Amino acid sequence: MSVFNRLRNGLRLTTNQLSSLFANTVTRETGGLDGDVSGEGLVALEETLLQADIGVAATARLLEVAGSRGGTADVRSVVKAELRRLLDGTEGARPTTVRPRVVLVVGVNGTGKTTSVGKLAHLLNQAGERSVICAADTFRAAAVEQLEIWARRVGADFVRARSGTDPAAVVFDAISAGKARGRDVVLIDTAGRLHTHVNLMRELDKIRRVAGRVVSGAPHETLLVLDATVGQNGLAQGRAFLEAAGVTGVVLTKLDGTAKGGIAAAITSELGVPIRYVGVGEELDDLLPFSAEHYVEALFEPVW
Ligand SMILES: Nc1nc2c(ncn2[C@@H]2O[C@H](COP(=O)(O)OP(=O)(O)OP(=O)(O)O)[C@@H](O)[C@H]2O)c(=O)[nH]1
Ligand SMILES: [Mg+2]
Repeated sequence: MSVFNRLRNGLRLTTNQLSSLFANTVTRETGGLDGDVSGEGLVALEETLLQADIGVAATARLLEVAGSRGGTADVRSVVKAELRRLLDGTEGARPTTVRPRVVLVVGVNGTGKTTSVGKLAHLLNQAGERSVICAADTFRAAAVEQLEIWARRVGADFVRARSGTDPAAVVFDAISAGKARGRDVVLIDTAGRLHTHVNLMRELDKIRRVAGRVVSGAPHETLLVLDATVGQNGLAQGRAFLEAAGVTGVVLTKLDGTAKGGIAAAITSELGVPIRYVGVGEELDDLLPFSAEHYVEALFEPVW
């Protein structure tokens, strides 16, 4: 299956809901997709967008643009173009030529961090980049074993903690190993945490400081993993982590299990961080690099 088709398939719950809402409300109220977007049509459009979890701010922006086009515009095209602009509009981590590049993966419990690290190693591997996977979740032995299985499947190096040690020490070991072995990337999986857990947030700080001591500028990227099925509540989590953990990008997981795929637009417009990858399933190749263009096309192309 092509990457686009995998995305389309992963987004089908959202897409199907969005297209049926469009067909049932927007089209009816505007007298066809080429109709005048005003009055009732705008109200219908607003409901449709909010139901897809696109969020209040992004919805307001989309309505403004749709409304200002008057009677000639095709509502669907106007919404698509503006949505793409919203999703495209944020800068990511600055590209680095430093080797190994260090990618830190953070987020609240159960969002899909460990799984995403495994899939990301696979994705990088396919692009010819060799990784070291670092298990900095020292809380759950099961988490370390889970990650080791992923590393073995992908053929990545794996560095684990001696039990009960400081996660920053494992990070030090993993980055040092990556350096010594000439690897391209070090992927660091961390334990799930809430931003309100002061000690655990300090631990992230320490991990960052230690990483920066081994390789200049590390971590070069900090990915916040957000679970799309949580919808708007994920935004509050995101905002808290953004400030506390130096997040440079988002991995949006579990899109295959929700009709709330519009949350991508809320993330970029309200948090101002780019989405870097999306998770569309539990298999190894179910993590896709994010493309605003493909995302919007997939959202408006139903799979019946
Ligand atoms: N359907 C689906 N399931 C996913 C996706 N990503 C992760 N999962 C599942 O979500 C569950 C939790 O994933 P983990 O990777 O263990 O989550 P975590 O953030 O590492 O969890 P903690 O380490 O406990 O904080 C697992 O059952 C995964 O298979 C996705 O994109 N789609
Ligand atoms: Mg985990």
